[in-house]
This record gives sequence, C-alpha cells and structure tokens, in this order.
Amino acid sequence: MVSETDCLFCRIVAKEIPAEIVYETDRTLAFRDVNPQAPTHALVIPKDHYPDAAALAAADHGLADEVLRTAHAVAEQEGVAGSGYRMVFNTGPGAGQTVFHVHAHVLGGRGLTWPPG
Ligand code: DGP
Repeated sequence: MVSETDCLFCRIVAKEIPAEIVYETDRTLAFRDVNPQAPTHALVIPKDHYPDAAALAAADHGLADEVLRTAHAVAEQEGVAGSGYRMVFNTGPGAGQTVFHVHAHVLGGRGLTWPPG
C-alpha cells in the first residue's frame, strides 16, 4: 500500500479518521463528502496515494480504470446513474483541488448546470 502519513484521505483509508463509506473494492474506496454539494456527493479514491488524476493516470492505468468503474458503481447504487451524474477530478490548486490525494467527486440527484463555477 502506497500511503502518506500526512494525507487526510490516506488516514481515511487507514480508518484513522471516520468517514461514511458507501462502496469499497480491493483497491478503491468511496465515501460521502463532508460538505455535500448535491443530494448525492461521494468521493472515490484509490487506496494507494497519488496526488492527483494526472499522477494516477501516468502511474497505473488499471487503477485509474478501477476508480472510474467504482465511481459509476456508486452512481448506480445511489440511483443517479439513469438521470445523469457528474464525475469531477479537480486537478491542481487553480482548479480548486484542496486535498492532494486523487479523488473523483460523484455528484447527482439534482439538475447540474454547465459551465461549473
Ligand atoms: P477538492 O476541492 O476537489 O480537493 O475536494 C476535496 C473534498 O474533500 C471537499 O469537497 C471536501 C472533502 N473533504 C475534506 N475533508 C474531508 C473529510 O475529513 N471527510 C470527508 N468525508 N470529506 C472531506
């Protein structure tokens, strides 16, 4: 397991910080966002630490694929896959990334406008 001691999401993986887990695979974890922006708002992460989506994609295609599959499975489980949902990887501070362990936001359950803010 690739882990960083100071990483908030690594600490959630290690169960050192509680989170409402909604879905889990051997290599990915999904849990509810602490500050939800939609009726469904989950975060999907690889259990291994990669700082952002670019680093994950460069390092492990299979794991990147598993994160996408887990995100879709969460949308299906939450009942928003049919009506449409949004999967967002904020990548870099300029895009609003605040936690530097790659995560997909899975948002659904309300109308989502475009462009995002
Ligand atoms: P981003 O801005 O894309 O890096 O998104 C980080 C998200 O992480 C943000 O929507 C809030 C969420 N978050 C921050 N701290 C915690 C936490 O301790 N628990 C949970 N469940 N979510 C958190």
